[in-house]
Amino acid sequence: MSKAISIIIPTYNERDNIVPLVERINHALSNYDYEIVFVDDNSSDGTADMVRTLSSKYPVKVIVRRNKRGLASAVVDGIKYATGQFVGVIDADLQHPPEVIPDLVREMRSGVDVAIASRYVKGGGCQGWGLIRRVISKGAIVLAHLLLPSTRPVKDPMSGFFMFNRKVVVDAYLEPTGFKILLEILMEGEVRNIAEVPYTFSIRSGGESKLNTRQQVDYLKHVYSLMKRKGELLRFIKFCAVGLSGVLVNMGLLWLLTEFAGLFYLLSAAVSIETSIISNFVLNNYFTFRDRRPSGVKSLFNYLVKFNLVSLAGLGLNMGVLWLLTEVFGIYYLLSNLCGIAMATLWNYLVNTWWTWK
Ligand SMILES: Nc1nc2c(ncn2[C@@H]2O[C@H](COP(=O)(O)OP(=O)(O)OP(=O)(O)O)[C@@H](O)[C@H]2O)c(=O)[nH]1
Ligand SMILES: [Mg+2]
Repeated sequence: MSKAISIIIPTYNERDNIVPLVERINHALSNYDYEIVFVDDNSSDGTADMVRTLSSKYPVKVIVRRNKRGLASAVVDGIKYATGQFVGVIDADLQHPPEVIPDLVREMRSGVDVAIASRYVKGGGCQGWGLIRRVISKGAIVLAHLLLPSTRPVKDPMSGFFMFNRKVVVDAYLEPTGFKILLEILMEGEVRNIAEVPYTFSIRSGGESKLNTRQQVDYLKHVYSLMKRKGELLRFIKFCAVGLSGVLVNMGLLWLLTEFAGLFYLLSAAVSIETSIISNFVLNNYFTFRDRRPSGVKSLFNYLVKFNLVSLAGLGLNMGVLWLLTEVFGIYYLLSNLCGIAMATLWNYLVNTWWTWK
């Protein structure tokens, strides 16, 4: 029999958290028709048995995966067993307070596709986090905002505590790597409206953390995979190709103006640089960032001014790196210049995707 709400809980060695967790969820959802689907990766501490002992008293079931590991993929498998129209996801270790679930349900009922319990909206936060964890958490969000532009409206796309309407994922092919299942759903699902409600991520109540540097590497792989799937990697490649065409324009014009128009070579260089910036702009506007190009002449001019400023700063960066590596580190100047070009390309891409064609 299908329920209105399903709560999916990925677990790996969380036995001691199961009873307080289920009790608190049951209390929070006492007025709702709900089920809890645990997805356990064959924990050695008896987590699955602990869930089974509760099944006569509470609407809980447990799926045990014997040959797979991974938080996000566990949630994907859980979705297959969840019957609710609204599907929630929450950690087992009580860092996500179950008392916030009714706030998520309220948002879902108001018609949003995804409701996120967020650490980064007003009223939200993290308890007991040191500087390093804060920086990593924020850094991960900035990276997603930079490289996956459709996540930008979401303050906490890394949250592991959220709810979504099942219809969002019916046609989606979810293949996350690592921990960030919400990111996968936001990028691959049919998501139009999103709400974020505040909550405070608290200290683990028991058991051990599964967070380690491997999760950070997995996260980078996940972002890369999403960039590939969503055409953002292709966009970057297009940007590089346009940059290369600019080099040709620049060199060709420098040669023509100096050799045939008799201009002093530094003056030819200035004209060539500006011309290549403009040709790069036109190509990027109608090719690389076609889907984000401005409408109207005024905003086109605005974009051009921004692109120009970014390019000139990029040029400065290129020269700076060239000077530093050659003079200070004694690296062969052509090699230093390659590093300078790589840095400037990254700079140009990131600032333009963030600021110009935002
Ligand atoms: N099924 C499954 N669940 C997992 C796996 N890794 C972590 N989990 C569960 O996912 C949830 C989040 O994992 P945590 O280790 O708490 O990660 P975290 O909350 O980011 O880190 P801490 O703040 O240190 O707890 C918990 O309920 C874990 O039991 C896994 O490989 N498989
Ligand atoms: Mg945790």
